[in-house]
Amino acid sequence: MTVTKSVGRTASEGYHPLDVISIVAYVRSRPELQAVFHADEPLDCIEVGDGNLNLVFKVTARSDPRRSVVLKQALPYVRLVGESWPLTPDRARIEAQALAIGNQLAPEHTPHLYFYDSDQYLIAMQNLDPHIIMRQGLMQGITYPHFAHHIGVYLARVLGNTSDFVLDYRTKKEEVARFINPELCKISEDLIFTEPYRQHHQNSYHLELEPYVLALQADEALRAEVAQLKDQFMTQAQALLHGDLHTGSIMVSQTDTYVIDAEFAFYGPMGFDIGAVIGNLLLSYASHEVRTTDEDQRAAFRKYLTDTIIQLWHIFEQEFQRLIWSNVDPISYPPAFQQRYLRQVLRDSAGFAGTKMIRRIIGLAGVADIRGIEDVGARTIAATLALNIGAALIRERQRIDTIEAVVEIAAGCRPSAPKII
Ligand code: SR1
Ligand code: MG
Repeated sequence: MTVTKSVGRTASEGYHPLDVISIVAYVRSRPELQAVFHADEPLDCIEVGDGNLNLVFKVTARSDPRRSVVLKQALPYVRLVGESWPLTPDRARIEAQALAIGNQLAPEHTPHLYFYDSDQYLIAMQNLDPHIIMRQGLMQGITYPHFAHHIGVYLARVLGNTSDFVLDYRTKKEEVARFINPELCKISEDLIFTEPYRQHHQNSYHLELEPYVLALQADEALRAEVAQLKDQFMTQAQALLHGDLHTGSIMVSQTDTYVIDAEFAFYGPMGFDIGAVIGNLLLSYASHEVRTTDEDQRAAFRKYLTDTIIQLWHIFEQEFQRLIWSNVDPISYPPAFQQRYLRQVLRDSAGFAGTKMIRRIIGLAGVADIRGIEDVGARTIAATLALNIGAALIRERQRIDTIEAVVEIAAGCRPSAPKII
């Protein structure tokens, strides 16, 4: 579907945040949903938004719960913080555009987009029930046998097909312009690359972690590496990124994988998205240092996580070869360039994975894997392991030649906090 353009920092005049009552009349008024809901039939609605930014409603036909739609409306501020932090609702347009591209390039891994309403900054899309947010499953130690393959294919298709290796010179620049997303990129620049590396009022970690945070912040060599990654994030328009591809932006079942929540989409370095997936799998790895007390169980789940990281990269590489490299002009892009390019994407992925881990420990907006560990001593153990893995990936990334080396670096790290006896 086409997404009509309406670019603006402040909400349009007719905009009003919907609620569980008004959304029902809204749904009835939309011609795009007439194939889903019958006229005047009873509809039920719940608000399920538990993210940092938006309202999310599920509207369902009372007589047939299989007929259901999700409506996501952008608020003109950051929900996590409140109205004191205004944020452009135009991010919903970016997300709708990214969804439309996902529907084209990886339809089996992207929810169907019914429509985008540029007046209400609202997206109507497929309800993915009974899939669950992957982070919730990983916290319980559930494995997803097809995830590595699915996400590897998704990444190769979306990143490869939106790069200069596929798009013509003009379309690529027009697409970069259509996805200019300054306010959401600024959030990432601040929350991922800046604030965790200094004393900052928005940082959020428990007191027991303070000595480890201060030691990390005092490491100037590490800060130089992070500055390098931030510069890449800000300047390297390699491909259309999801921009926030953590395990809270992925919905899974034992058979399927869907990528949701692309409001941070923009053209950036491929390794940022791949690194987000790897970094969040490693945050789960770190959390199970204390979440799973049985050693055999822990080892088995960690093997699943590290095998997933290895497999997703290999699938990404294979698909990139099949879809992208095999169709480029070998005079312009000889095999030696192709190898060097993907090796650098791998190194970038490791580095960005590291920054994604560190931001979730020190910065605003943590993740439940770690922050949900109730016992403070146990949380400190998991958090310091995550910090150590993150910092090692950032420091050592330029020496990495294989995905197996990424996993070895992670597996070689230990928590800094003492074990609870
Ligand atoms: C202020 S928004 C905080 C975080 O939530 C989103 O999911 C992104 O990860 C962002 O950094
Ligand atoms: Mg999100």
